[in-house]
Amino acid sequence: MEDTPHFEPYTDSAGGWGSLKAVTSHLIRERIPIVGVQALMKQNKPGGFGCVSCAWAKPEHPHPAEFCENGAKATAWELTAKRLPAEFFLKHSVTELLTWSDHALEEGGRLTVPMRWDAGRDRYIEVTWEEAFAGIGSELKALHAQEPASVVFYASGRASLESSYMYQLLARLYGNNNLPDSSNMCHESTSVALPETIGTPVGTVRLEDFDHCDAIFIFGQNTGVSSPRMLHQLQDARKRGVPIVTFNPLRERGLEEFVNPQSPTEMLTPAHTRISTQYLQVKNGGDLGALTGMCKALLAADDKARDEGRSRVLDMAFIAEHTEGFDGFAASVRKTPWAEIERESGLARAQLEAAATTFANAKAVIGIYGMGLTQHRKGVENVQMVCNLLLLGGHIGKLGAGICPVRGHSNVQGQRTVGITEKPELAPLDKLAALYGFEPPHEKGLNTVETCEGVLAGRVRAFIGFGGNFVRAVPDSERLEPAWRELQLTVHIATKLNRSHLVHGKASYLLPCKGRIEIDRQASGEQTVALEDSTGVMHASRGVAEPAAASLLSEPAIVAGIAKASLPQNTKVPWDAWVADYALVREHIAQVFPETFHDFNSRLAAPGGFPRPAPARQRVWKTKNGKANFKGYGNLRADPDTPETGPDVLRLMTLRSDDQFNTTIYSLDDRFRGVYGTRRVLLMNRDDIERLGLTEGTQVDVSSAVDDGHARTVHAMRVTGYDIPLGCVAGYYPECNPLIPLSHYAERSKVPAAKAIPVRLHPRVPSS
Ligand SMILES: Nc1nc2c(c(=O)[nH]1)N[C@H]1C(S)=C(S)[C@@H](COP(=O)(O)OP(=O)(O)OC[C@H]3O[C@@H](n4cnc5c(=O)[nH]c(N)nc54)[C@H](O)[C@@H]3O)O[C@H]1N2
Ligand SMILES: Nc1nc2c(c(=O)[nH]1)N[C@H]1C(S)=C(S)[C@@H](COP(=O)(O)OP(=O)(O)OC[C@H]3O[C@@H](n4cnc5c(=O)[nH]c(N)nc54)[C@H](O)[C@@H]3O)O[C@H]1N2
Ligand SMILES: [Mo]
Repeated sequence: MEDTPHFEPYTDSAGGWGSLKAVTSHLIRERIPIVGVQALMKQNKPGGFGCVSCAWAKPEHPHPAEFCENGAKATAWELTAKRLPAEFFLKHSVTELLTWSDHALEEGGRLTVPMRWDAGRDRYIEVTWEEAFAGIGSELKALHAQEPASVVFYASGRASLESSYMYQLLARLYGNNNLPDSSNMCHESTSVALPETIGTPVGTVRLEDFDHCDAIFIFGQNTGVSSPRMLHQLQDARKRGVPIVTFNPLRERGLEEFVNPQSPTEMLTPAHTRISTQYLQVKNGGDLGALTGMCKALLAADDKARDEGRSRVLDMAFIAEHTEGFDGFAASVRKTPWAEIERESGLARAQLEAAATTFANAKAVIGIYGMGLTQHRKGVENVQMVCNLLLLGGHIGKLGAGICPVRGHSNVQGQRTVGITEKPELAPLDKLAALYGFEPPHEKGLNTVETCEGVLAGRVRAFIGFGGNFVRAVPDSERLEPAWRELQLTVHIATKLNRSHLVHGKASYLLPCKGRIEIDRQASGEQTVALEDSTGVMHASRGVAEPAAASLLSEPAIVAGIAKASLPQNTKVPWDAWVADYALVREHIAQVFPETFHDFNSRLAAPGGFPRPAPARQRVWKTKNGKANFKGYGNLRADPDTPETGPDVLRLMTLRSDDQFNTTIYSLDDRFRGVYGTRRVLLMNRDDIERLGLTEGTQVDVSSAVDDGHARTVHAMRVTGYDIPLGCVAGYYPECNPLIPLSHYAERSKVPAAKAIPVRLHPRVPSS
């Protein structure tokens, strides 16, 4: 694809004809046969498959077509008619493929045969599955003899509950808790914040709450792109007159208006639903300020109501009975001056007071958030401030209310639920010990950032990637690449080729797997797998399409293959029986996690699935003190440690376009933001462009304004005028990842702070 940029503001609603057109052209581009179109009709339905795109809730009573534009694209991308056979790799050396773009690599189609990197020829060459497992097994055994903790087992969030359970067991039987997950770059801020405040690692909102809420607040979540099926819930709520208040530096199209592409009346009339009733363009990193401002306005309104003898604005009975820390929180908020709130948030007091009034008038409020809150130095505090706000009104543990972190990958939450975690205290180690008769490792394992540190330091010697594109998804991606090549072993279980497969270790294997949409036939027949959605509901998923190649193995079969080749014999782990019948894996999951998964197999068969236990929904707080806690308030600064480095420093947020799924780039267009034919843009406030003496359309080099001895630059980014707050700039992920210092992460969760990177712009130095 050529980089031929043009810019054209998008004036249509999200959804509508634009959405249908995008889906159709995508299906054609991927040469999707009719079976693929039929497959779409089974997406997110009982008896069908769970979408491989986002993790948004799947309703018990689905729409006739329960998929969105981006879900359809993800399905087409997996069911593509294009293939990368062994001959492709004979034609193209790894060194050559390293010059290809992310888009070009994946665009080639599905991987078909297991491969090993051949150093002499610098090519991936076909091997048999037996050879692949034997080769991986001998490398892993040799590393184990030196240091069992030198191997990392990464998971990207898409694999099923069954294969994820098997994968965590593989790591622990091998001898470490090095189980980083894409969640470490994503919602780990949630998993640290919520247990302290409300005693649960996940959100409290279920789909039914959307039918009963009377206000919705959305912080840093791009619904129209990242979880478009949620627009149905937002639209229904709007039709009931529910106000929606959005905090986002950019005016994202899907948060402004929506036309349901599945409604003939809406498609044939000019009807659209306005989504946000108030849109606050907060500075990126300004949410602590904005939330403090709202809380300050609510406290003032409550004081006034009390003094005038009217009914209170805050839910004082709830606060007294259920919470701890209110007085300290209220005192801190009261003493924070409005000037500071306005400066940090970039919003006016009157705007925040208006948002507070909407909040105060509602009996049941839902708070939704995404990466705009979690990927910050204060990511944990951001999440806790949303909780604090909700607690003021008693909006947790009642119908129509709650906190709703919107997860990313389709089973990322579920992977954590079945034990993929580097934190041993979160895994049922004694149950695993008893069931499988071994001593599980108790030392803390490596998360994503620590894995990168370990690779740089030479402590990590091998990396197994269970899906994903780790090398591209992590911060400081360019600085890290040379270190990856020093690893002894890299193994990737994948559907499509990506750069992580090419930046490989001394020994390297590429293991192609079936996708979830494909029929998975094993000894006991066609298999079903299970997934957990963003609202904590477990669903069955069953493949509907023929696999891309007969040589593909399923994910459970690959995990079992690696395990059997690498671990000492353990007759208590029935790897082969598990692969033959996934229901047996579910029986083990039920034994190890009985509270969540009792009667797993029978409950999974119910339409709509079954929910995990949610004590906070019943106002049972599984925190240390048994209360809901006000936490994480005080300092409003997004990055308290970065010194003010002058007016030329801008704050960069890295974003997804409308036409990508993480590092999978479907095209160079971002329709909703009006950017076409390029991803090398820097969206800037026009006053900043003028102030810095730049002109729109020129290309600049961008460097991080972090002085740690490492130069970090991304070249040739096109300056593009955009409606974005002063001092803030936006660029695309993963192109901007070389700018994020590895040390720039959320203090308490280690989620890379990808939404607020201090940068400077420079005249472009043409690369040689
Ligand atoms: N189509 C599609 N769907 C996806 C994905 C995809 O790549 N493509 N990725 C999946 C994954 S893994 C994830 S985690 C989710 C991610 O989905 P989101 O949580 O929506 O994440 P982003 O798209 O990175 O950015 C979120 C929004 O935050 C805003 N923002 C940035 N900084 C700030 C800030 O400081 N404050 C506030 N209030 N807002 C801010 C941005 O303008 C953007 O609208 O989506 C999942 N779904
Ligand atoms: N700057 C910046 N960096 C970010 C982010 C950001 O907002 N800004 N977001 C972060 C977030 S939220 C996340 S979740 C991470 C994502 O990081 P990852 O999860 O590591 O990356 P993905 O791009 O989702 O992985 C894509 C690859 O997964 C493989 N794959 C696809 N389907 C399957 C399957 O069914 N099975 C297997 N085994 N493999 C499959 C394909 O080979 C594909 O190339 O990136 C993070 N990095
Ligand atoms: Mo994510």
